[in-house]
Amino acid sequence: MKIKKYIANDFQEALKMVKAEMGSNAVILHQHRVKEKGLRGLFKKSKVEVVAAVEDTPYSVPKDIITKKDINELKNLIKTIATEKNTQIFENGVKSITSKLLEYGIEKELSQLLGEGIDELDEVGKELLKKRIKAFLGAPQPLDSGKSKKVLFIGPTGVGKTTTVAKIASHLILNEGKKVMLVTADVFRIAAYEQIKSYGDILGVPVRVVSNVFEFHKLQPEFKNYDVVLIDTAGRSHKDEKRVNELKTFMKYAECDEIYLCLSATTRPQDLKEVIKKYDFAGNYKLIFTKLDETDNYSSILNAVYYSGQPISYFTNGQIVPDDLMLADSEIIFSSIVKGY
Ligand SMILES: Nc1nc2c(ncn2[C@@H]2O[C@H](COP(=O)(O)OP(=O)(O)OP(=O)(O)O)[C@@H](O)[C@H]2O)c(=O)[nH]1
Ligand SMILES: [Mg+2]
Repeated sequence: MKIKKYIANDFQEALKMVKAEMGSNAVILHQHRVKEKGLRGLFKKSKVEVVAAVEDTPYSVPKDIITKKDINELKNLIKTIATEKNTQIFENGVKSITSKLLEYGIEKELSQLLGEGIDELDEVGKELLKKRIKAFLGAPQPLDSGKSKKVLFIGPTGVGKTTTVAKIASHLILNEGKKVMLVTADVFRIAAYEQIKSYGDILGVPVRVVSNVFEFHKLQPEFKNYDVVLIDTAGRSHKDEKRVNELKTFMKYAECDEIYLCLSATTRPQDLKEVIKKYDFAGNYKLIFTKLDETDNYSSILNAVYYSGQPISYFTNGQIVPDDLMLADSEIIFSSIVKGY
């Protein structure tokens, strides 16, 4: 791995230097403002110091070797298997892989589909399970910055929406060379604006705050100057009807090109189902799962795709911006299931 320090006038200039020298696979390890030492430093503008790294062999997204099946088709298939095998699984006394998947926390029908015909987790069984999980989740669908301009982030309180917006903004600027603008529709929490503004300052991008969709529309002329506008929203409890309705109105008139529903991998199974049901109004969206570092059990990810039928895009696995963001990867889930076998 190659690691290098860059000093520039602002963060954007530093990113350009990183990209020019290290290419678009570089990641920022660390950044902070520095002032020249001594009396002279007092009268000079501070600079930005950025430490960046790049792998010697660049990472490339593995090609999906299995074609993604339509989720509704899968659900029908599961239902057929479920009726045929229901009694067998629970009555034969032997712990099948299906019951292990159930114990892990995966929904009954989905456990049956994934575990069907696998008697033990030997090398062949593991390979089959890995392929099925990969086929079920499909290839990750990240933000398409070539097509999508207005991108909205929604989800329950405290799951990591704002942090994820900052991570994605940073990725778009650094790895894709895009011009990004941040908008927050979170006027609910007092510190919300300061939080996203501080990320905007570090990234060198503008941050606008809107309290409703009319204010959002007034910003439209500004959007022309940017490739991507990332819109952060206030977290709202799915039980709070009034605030969910506000979001519905915003979504209806904001005409966003992509919507991401952020969910935490630590969400309790009974809450997950309810949350997904409540966000049904969002129509087509992509799932982001946060806080993978806070649990070893990723059943909520499989269950969320199963309940919602929506594709998965990113995982986040820590608080560090921008590092702790990755493309959703089915192998992480598979590994956590077979751990100990
Ligand atoms: N461990 C861990 N913490 C995270 C991750 N993503 C975000 N956090 C932390 O979760 C907390 C909440 O993050 P925010 O980004 O403010 O969450 P939010 O969804 O915007 O919150 P609200 O706007 O209040 O709904 C912060 O302490 C983040 O640092 C993650 O992937 N892993
Ligand atoms: Mg937030």
